[in-house]
Amino acid sequence: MPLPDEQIYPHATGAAEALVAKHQEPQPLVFYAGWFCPYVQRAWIALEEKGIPYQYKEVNPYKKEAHFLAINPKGLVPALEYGGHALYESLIICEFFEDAFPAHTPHLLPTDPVQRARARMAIDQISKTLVPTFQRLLPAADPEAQRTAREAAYSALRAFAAGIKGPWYLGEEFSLVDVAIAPWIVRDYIITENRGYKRAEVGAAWEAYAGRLEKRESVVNTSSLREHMAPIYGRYLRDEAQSEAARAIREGRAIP
Ligand SMILES: N[C@@H](CCC(=O)N[C@@H](CS)C(=O)NCC(=O)O)C(=O)O
Repeated sequence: MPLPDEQIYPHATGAAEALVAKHQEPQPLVFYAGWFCPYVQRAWIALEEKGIPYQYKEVNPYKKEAHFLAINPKGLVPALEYGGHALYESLIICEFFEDAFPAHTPHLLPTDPVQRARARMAIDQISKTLVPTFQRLLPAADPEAQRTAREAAYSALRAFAAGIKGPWYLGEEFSLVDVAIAPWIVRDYIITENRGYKRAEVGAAWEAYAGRLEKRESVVNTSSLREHMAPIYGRYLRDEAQSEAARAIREGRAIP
């Protein structure tokens, strides 16, 4: 069975390719990214929203090359090098941008402690329920497994959507909650085309929110062409993917 890295298009395409071209100069912050990765897109959206200078470096995380393992021993993208330190984990990286670049606005977390905690609760919901249901729906092949996985996704999404204040999740201000879910909204056409998922089934508020989010400039500019995504997601749809995430789902473990 071929390894996923043999099928991964080597670089970003479309709007994301143009953005990569603008971020080749050396900078104190080096962003190790894989153009196809939803976790990478989170950090990338946050960088773009805040206008933080960065150097983009493309990595194929499936190759587990020594130079990259020295930065992230888990061998996962996204990762950062900053001031001689290596940092990784998409949500932690996004919060790091808030802490390390306070002069760069907009701030993506509310300053009020209660609102800040609420934002983190919604992000926790994304990590613990929304992303796993998306990952479980992808390999569900037979109609019954698909129906069960789809209903689980709808129910998790409805619970999340009940909290949408509009236009963004927390209200008027675009926040880390929107950043954390946007990459899966950009990719939900995969489950629409292959697994019978419909945004409208979640509800009107979700459909409107998803439509707004996928048109946000930072989201559009960090997205590559769909045609290059197909070989990667094809492996998940056929349940052949050998990524850490795919193995974890198969074995019933938490996603790394
Ligand atoms: N929890 C990590 C997950 C990152 C992750 O799974 N990245 C994938 C690409 S989308 C990866 O590097 N996979 C390499 C592998 O599974 O070996 C985060 O939030 O940054």
